[in-house]
This record gives sequence, C-alpha cells and structure tokens, in this order.
Amino acid sequence: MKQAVNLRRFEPASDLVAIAMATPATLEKHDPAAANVQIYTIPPSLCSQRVRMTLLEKNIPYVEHVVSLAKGENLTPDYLAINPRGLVPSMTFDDRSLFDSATIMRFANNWFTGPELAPSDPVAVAAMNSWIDRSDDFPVRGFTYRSHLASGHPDYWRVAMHDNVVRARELYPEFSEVYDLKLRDWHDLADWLQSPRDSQEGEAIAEAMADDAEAALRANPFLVGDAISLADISVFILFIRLQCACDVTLWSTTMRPHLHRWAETIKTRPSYDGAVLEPYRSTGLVQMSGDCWQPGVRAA
Ligand SMILES: N[C@@H](CCC(=O)N[C@@H](CS)C(=O)NCC(=O)O)C(=O)O
Repeated sequence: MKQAVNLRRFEPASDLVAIAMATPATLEKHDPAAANVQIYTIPPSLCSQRVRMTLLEKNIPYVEHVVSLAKGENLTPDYLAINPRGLVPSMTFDDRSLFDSATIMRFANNWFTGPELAPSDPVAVAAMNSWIDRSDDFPVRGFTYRSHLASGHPDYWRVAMHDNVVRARELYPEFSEVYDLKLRDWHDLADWLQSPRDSQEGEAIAEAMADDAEAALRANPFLVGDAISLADISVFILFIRLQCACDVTLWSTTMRPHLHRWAETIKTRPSYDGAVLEPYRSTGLVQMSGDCWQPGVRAA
C-alpha cells in the first residue's frame, strides 16, 4: 500500500537532521554569533513561535524575515529552494538551510553554545522527544482556523492556502507536485472543519496531554526535570494557543494547578514576550484579554 505523504511532517535525511537527532552531550558546540543565523517565519505561526522561543532561550542572535503568506511569498521558487514544502519556519546559517520547527529547535540546541535545553539523562531525553512529537502531531491548525472563522475576521487562510497555491501552480508548473500536496492538505483541513468527530477527538487528545503534563509537573518543575527544555517550549506554545485563542481550557486556578503554575512561570520568561507577544504587537495582531492574548485583526 502506498503511504500517504504528509506535507507537514517532512525530514529528509541530511547531516543536519542527524545532528538535530543526536544526543546533546556528545556534540561539540559552536558560537552562534559567528553563524549568521536567519529565520523565515510568520509572526503568528505556532511553529515560528517555537523556533523564536528556542533561539531566545539559547541566546542565539538571529535576523528574522517575515514571509507573507498573503502575498504567496512561501510559494515562489526562491523560497521553495529554502523550504521545499513552502512552509514556515525555515532557518539558514552559514551557507546551509534547515526546516521543520522541531528539527530547527533540536539542531539549534545541539549545535550552538548557550543554555542547554535538553536533559542529560537518556530516559528524560526520550520523554522530551515524545512531548515534542505529541505536540507536533496535534491538529492545531483545525482549532486555530475554526476560531479564526468564528471571530468574524476576514478569511486569510483560504487565500494563503488555496487561492495563492492555484495561482502559483499556473506560474511555476515545474513545482506542481508540491502545490498539489498543498491543495490536498487544504482539502483535508476543510474536511476536518466539517467533522465534529475530528474536533472532539482533538479535544480528547488535548485533555489527555494536559493530564499527562499535570502528572509530570506534579513531580518536577518542568516537563522533564528541573530545567526548561525543548519539551516545555513545544508543549507550552501549543497549550497557550489552545487556551488563549481556541477556547480549549486546559487549566485554571482550580483545574490542573501544576499546569497552571508551570504556564504562569513560563509566561514570565523574556523569551515568551519575545517569541509570542512582541511579534504580535509589532504587527498589530494581538489583543490582550486579561493576562492572555487573543489574535486580533490584521492591520491594514
Ligand atoms: N512540521 C512543520 C509544519 C510547518 C507548518 O505547518 N507551517 C505552517 C505555519 S504554522 C505554514 O507554513 N503554513 C502555510 C501553508 O501551509 O502553506 C514544522 O513544524 O515546521
């Protein structure tokens, strides 16, 4: 049976991916200041938030390029040379490029000097990787898009993920394979939105993850130990999106108190402001509501 190709889970074999997946303690580290790190993002993208938060936690200086999905900049041959699936985020450093947020996070932690964001115990490393994979597999786009449609804001998504792709397919037929993959992905998302069962399943997965996180945080200050790791960054960025922007309440002062304490602690870190709030503020894409943010309407 032919295996379905997943647009968003794509890690071609390469030396950089191998470094990303290696056990951190065994690797020689490099000075990020000499590496000319550049990232390609869109401010509200959850995967971009994860990468920014990782780089900020590692004190890695970077230049950020905002890729306009509205203008289809992610679909041009130039961008496809950096990210063959036309997705954000991507990272370039020295003369190399790398994509997929989890791979970038792992690579940045393994390759560059700066605070260590992975535990040293191999069992805890496996637990960290499992948290990263679980947050990667979560159908967050469906939740975000559903909330976006409910907000009454213009439907930027259809333009970015359908109309622009159809146009790009006419302009650059040599890339039709990836555009077809993207159009199929768009139809899968549309089907998800029509399926109350899929969204109920998604909510059940979120609840199960939150229960597991509560148990882990009862035992330790962070998900896999005493210090913040890539697991916390991955899960926090997902949970804060669900909690603040998608009406999926995972914690409160009375519900899952350890998760609540953990989330409030991470919100005080400068990397949260730098990775999530500031990019929203600077593009007019955030509205504060209580101590939480809500995506706002895109500035004209
Ligand atoms: N597994 C990929 C997923 C990347 C992804 O889905 N990026 C979204 C933004 S969060 C995107 O580029 N969407 C535009 C599109 O689908 O064309 C990662 O973690 O980097």
